[in-house]
Amino acid sequence: MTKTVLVGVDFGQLEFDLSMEELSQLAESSGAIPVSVVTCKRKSPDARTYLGSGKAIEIRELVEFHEAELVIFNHALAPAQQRNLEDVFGVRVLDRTGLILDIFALRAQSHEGKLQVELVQLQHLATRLIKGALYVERQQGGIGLRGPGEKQLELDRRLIGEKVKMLKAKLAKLSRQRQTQRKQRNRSGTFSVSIVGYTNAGKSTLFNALTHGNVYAANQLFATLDTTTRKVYLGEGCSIALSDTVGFIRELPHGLVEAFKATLEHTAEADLLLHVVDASSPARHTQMEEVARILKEIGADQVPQCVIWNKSDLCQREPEVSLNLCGTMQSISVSARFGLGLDLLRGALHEVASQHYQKPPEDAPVSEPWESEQASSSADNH
Ligand SMILES: Nc1nc2c(ncn2[C@@H]2O[C@H](COP(=O)(O)OP(=O)(O)OP(=O)(O)O)[C@@H](O)[C@H]2O)c(=O)[nH]1
Ligand SMILES: [Mg+2]
Repeated sequence: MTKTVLVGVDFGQLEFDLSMEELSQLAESSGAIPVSVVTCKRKSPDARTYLGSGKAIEIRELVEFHEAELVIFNHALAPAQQRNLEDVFGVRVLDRTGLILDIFALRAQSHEGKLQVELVQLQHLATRLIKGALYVERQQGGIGLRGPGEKQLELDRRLIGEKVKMLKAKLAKLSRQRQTQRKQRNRSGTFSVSIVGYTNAGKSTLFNALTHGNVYAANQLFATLDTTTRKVYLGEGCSIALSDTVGFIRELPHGLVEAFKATLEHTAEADLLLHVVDASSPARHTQMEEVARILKEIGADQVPQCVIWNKSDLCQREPEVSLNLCGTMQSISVSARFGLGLDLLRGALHEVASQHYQKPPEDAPVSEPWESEQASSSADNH
């Protein structure tokens, strides 16, 4: 457990306080203990120290007072800013990108997940190399220094470049394998439904409730990194392939979205997305916008979507289905944790899937293609 000072600069951005709360949750998810939270207002970032030298000295005093070992910024810092701040504070500085990468490194379970995280970590580190050596002391490990990329930290830029190329090639191969699996599923005509949403919205809890499964669900950000697919029987010979996958967050490092594209291709090719929203969160609307933005980035914005207002138990929302003008379901309010509204959801899924099956399949059915993917997934090995 690492004593940590959290820092955020308010430039007048939307929901600044909520994003600071989120930073606390992220920090805790990585094993940090926040001992102090410092915020200040500025018009724009300072080129040298991001928050200005006066404020930086104030933080150094706090670091000394609390004997903190780490300072985490709620922003992406330029490598030079990070170094200047480390000089002032005398302890390590981690930016928001580094923190998210660290959590991904801690959680990655599958072979592919580890490769994806390693790739982004190396790309991130390559920008922080000075004359072949890393500026900060990285021998002792700790938050921001863990994960599959850790062993590579001493490599120089050129070696990192080669390693990055190799990882990309490996990932491309895995992506081709996945594509073949997906083609098989498409041929079998199985209706595929992907659960998407902001991190901690309750996606895995909903997945478990619908599949009687036991993938890892917890009050942590990024509890899930790998995709798991299961067959769900909805009655009268009608079943679907349901997938649970990694959640999204505001300012998700672009490199991560890029690296996880292979995992998320699945989402882009689904027949229906269940967009799970934590209806009890005051940030739900910006969270939905952020999810929509990332769905667009991965090419999944054209897939039909149904909004699942989850955690209805926390906000006195009655389980209900709302329909749009064409009579198709638009949103359903449920409590995945307490099983409220799930019958409505199953009923609605049954209806949509039945309509899909009434169309003749493109090709002859192939048997149970999701099983191969289940075997390759390790999300439930936690
Ligand atoms: N009160 C309440 N809590 C819920 C509900 N659904 C999920 N939770 C809780 O919300 C937390 C997050 O649940 P997960 O299912 O892990 O969320 P997730 O969307 O899969 O999160 P990531 O995988 O981290 O992106 C857990 O503590 C759940 O118990 C619900 O309907 N009501
Ligand atoms: Mg999850």
